[in-house]
Amino acid sequence: MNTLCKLASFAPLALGLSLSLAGCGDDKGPSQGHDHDQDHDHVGDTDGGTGDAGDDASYPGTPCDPSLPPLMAGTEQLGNAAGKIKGKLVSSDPLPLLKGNANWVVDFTTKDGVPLTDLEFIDVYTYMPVHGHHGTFKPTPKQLTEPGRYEFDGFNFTMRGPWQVRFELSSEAAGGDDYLIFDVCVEEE
Ligand SMILES: [Cu+2]
Repeated sequence: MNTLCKLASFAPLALGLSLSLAGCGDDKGPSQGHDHDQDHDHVGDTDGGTGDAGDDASYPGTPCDPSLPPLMAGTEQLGNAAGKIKGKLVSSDPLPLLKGNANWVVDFTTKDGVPLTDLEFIDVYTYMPVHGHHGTFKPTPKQLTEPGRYEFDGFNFTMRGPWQVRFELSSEAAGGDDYLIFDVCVEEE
């Protein structure tokens, strides 16, 4: 530390040397960096700063495909890997989906509608294809009394926009493995 900086550190304001502080020492580093991060956050804020800086800060806002049918109780999806296993949404809380967690109840059947009671969940998770990231948490499947019915406590959506709810499944009764993808839209908080 040079003499001027040392002097400024000990008696900055009284001596009128505050301007020289920017070039001295390390204490100014972190606060400069923090300010820069704040500025950076606003680059992606496409909604004019209306308050949800949490997601817009990290990524530019991404609208859902307006042609996507709204998710509702009864929405069905056939496995697109093998066409062997079908999932039907019984309920979603909340619905429509919001940023955060959603609890789902889903009925799984063969493609012909026979309830599957021997399901193995290889993986169950949320994924945002346009940004290439997953949700933070994965839900835990829980078998309910109704044959083929499972509850999932917490599909995690970390931002609004288009997401996928993905089930990687295996069932001997259905004839093997399959992969269900529900395309969904996560709306405003
Ligand atoms: Cu994203």
